Amino acid sequence: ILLFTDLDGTLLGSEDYRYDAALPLLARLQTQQIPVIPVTSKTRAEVAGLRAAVGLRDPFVVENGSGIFIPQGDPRFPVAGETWGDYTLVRLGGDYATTRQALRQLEQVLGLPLQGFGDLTVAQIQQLTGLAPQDAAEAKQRDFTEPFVTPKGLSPQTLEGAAEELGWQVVVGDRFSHLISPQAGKGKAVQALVKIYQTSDRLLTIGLGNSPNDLPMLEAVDLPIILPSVKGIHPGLAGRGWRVAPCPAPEGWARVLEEVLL
Ligand code: 2M8
Repeated sequence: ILLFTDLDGTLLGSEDYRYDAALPLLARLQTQQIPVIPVTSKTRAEVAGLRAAVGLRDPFVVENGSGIFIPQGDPRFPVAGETWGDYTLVRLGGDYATTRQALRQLEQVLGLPLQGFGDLTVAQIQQLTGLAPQDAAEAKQRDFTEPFVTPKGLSPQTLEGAAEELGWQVVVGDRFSHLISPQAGKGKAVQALVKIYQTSDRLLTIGLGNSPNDLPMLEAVDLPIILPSVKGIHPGLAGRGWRVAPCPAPEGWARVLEEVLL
């Protein structure tokens, strides 16, 4: 089994980012040697902190499938890539400076100012997200992609279309829209990791997500699972007949996996 999971609103509570209700199950998955692979919009700095706090040792995917970070020295993963600290980076997305330039071009196409994380102070990011100061600072340390405040009255289709004109992608997260490279994406990162893990035994892949940016990941796994919010499942994920967790994160994450794995 390979378990791919989004973080915000999926493993972490969507308002308070808590994960304590998932800790017993996370410990059990570790004992059973089932890899838990975060696939998130968050940055390397944010995920590294969470992995250390929760005791995860598996690879992780950051910034909407722009970078796959693989712990160095693990003989299971003889992959080529750039060395970033203790990790090998398999890069799918381009660098942050280029994405920032693309954000300015997207403004021109839309004829609207856009507020990206690079235009906001840590205090403003805290206000918009409810993150603690240190966590907001880590969310601002971007390596690849730019989250931006979705302008009022613009449909996701309009934003996606304008980005496509420029040869970029916009994906919709919980609170923000994200500008990402055309070669990046959660689905592509999951497919690359399945290849890296592939052994002679058939792998069962499970994916958990709650937002439209999780769609490509959910489509790439054998067992897709949707986490609802208190208002129900996101309309962008509705109508697919996928399994839905019995309640929101983090309890829902643990409960649906208990149902599936037992
Ligand atoms: C951003 O991502 C979320 C996840 O879907 C969003 O779009 O609402 C990211 O930039 C991430 O780095 C940050 O931690 C999060 C905080 O809510 O927002």
